[in-house]
Amino acid sequence: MIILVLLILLLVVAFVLYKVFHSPSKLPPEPAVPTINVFALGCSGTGKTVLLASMFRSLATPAQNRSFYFETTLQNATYLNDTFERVADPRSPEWAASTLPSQFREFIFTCVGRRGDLKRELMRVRYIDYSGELLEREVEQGRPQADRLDGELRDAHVLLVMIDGEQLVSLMRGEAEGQRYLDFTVHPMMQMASKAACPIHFVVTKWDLVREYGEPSEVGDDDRLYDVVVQLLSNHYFKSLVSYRSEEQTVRLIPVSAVGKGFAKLDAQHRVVKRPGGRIHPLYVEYPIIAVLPDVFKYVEHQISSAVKRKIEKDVWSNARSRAGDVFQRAVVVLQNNEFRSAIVNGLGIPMADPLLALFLAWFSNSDTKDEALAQKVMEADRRQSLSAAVRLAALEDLERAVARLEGALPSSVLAARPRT
Ligand SMILES: Nc1nc2c(ncn2[C@@H]2O[C@H](COP(=O)(O)OP(=O)(O)OP(=O)(O)O)[C@@H](O)[C@H]2O)c(=O)[nH]1
Ligand SMILES: [Mg+2]
Repeated sequence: MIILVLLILLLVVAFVLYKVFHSPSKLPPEPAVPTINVFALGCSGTGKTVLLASMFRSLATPAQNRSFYFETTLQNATYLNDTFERVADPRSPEWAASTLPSQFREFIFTCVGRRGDLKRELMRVRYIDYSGELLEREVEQGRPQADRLDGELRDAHVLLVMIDGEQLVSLMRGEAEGQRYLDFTVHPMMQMASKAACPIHFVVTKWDLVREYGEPSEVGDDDRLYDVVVQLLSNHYFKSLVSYRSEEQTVRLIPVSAVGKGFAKLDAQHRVVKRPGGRIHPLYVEYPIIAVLPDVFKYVEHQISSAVKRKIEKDVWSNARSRAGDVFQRAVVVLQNNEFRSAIVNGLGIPMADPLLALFLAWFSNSDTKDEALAQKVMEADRRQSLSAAVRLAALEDLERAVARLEGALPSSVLAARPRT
């Protein structure tokens, strides 16, 4: 009789323990989708609006070899698609209308991971389109536009310094106008960028026009880019900015053409005009956005101490309480520890809200670990990933693979202080 009672008691205890540790309601919630702020510094006519339309077109189209795509609100999608349609029509001489100084347009692009029919949001990219005029003339302090620009610079996770390819050709040809562009337009932008705590990249717009500056007739994109790099590095300020920044981040120089080669040309008055019957083939336009997340995370990883890194490796994977969930749920548990959270955030200088920290932890823990025992745990845990986490991790890895493809195709896009010999 006593044995029977004991047996029943044991069963009850086992059942309660099972419920406590395996009930889905005990799993931590999935973290919210993080937002990354990208701010593009570019003067009027650099090609910001046209690039944005072309970029969205490229990112919003699900591709066979990608497990992610980007989407935005219906209103913004309609605006960007209309702009692209106008730009892409060779019969119409029109491009995008110049953005007015009073116009600030916010775009939220959601990066969606997909596997078959299953879709999961990975992150959002916040991008502002504004008038480049605001960078060219003094905007009175205290005016809404000046405050807005300051705020965008302060909150940026990644800063893009846009260099106009049309002006760059003039610089490559040794024309005075090109030198003026470097000294009085690019230089002030670099000064602004150098104050930012976040990673910086350079984007050369209108890449289709960067030719006929004295290069042999049939050189490839990477050779052209190399010539551009050499030219830019001959500017002392550019060189020191790259050299100082490349100690803590990969500094990129991404060439982009919203329309692709052969679609437009410069006429006798140095205006960009469309060629009759030209077809649009945008080049590299998606990379400034695709590179954002891997670059921010590598930057954060570089900034945090190795002691915190070891603690992350241990806590995310071996925290007993969180073991039941997937890597994103474990990250939420780790972040409940305020001391730990502030150890990552302290000294970073860029805003890292909890959803972004959680995604960083997932990325960090998913990347290669040198510790054998931990690597084993990672593999075990991987098998336990929920479907939702697996879709997001696959998209995250895919973003990194895309960046690696860019680096493979254009090695000169990774800037180092010294040009290659
Ligand atoms: N060839 C070529 N021309 C381009 C490209 N992108 C833009 N342009 C030209 O550059 C002009 C200016 O582009 P916008 O996108 O309006 O420039 P923006 O930086 O938004 O200028 P603001 O709105 O005044 O700040 C366009 O009207 C086109 O003539 C490109 O990829 N290739
Ligand atoms: Mg514009």
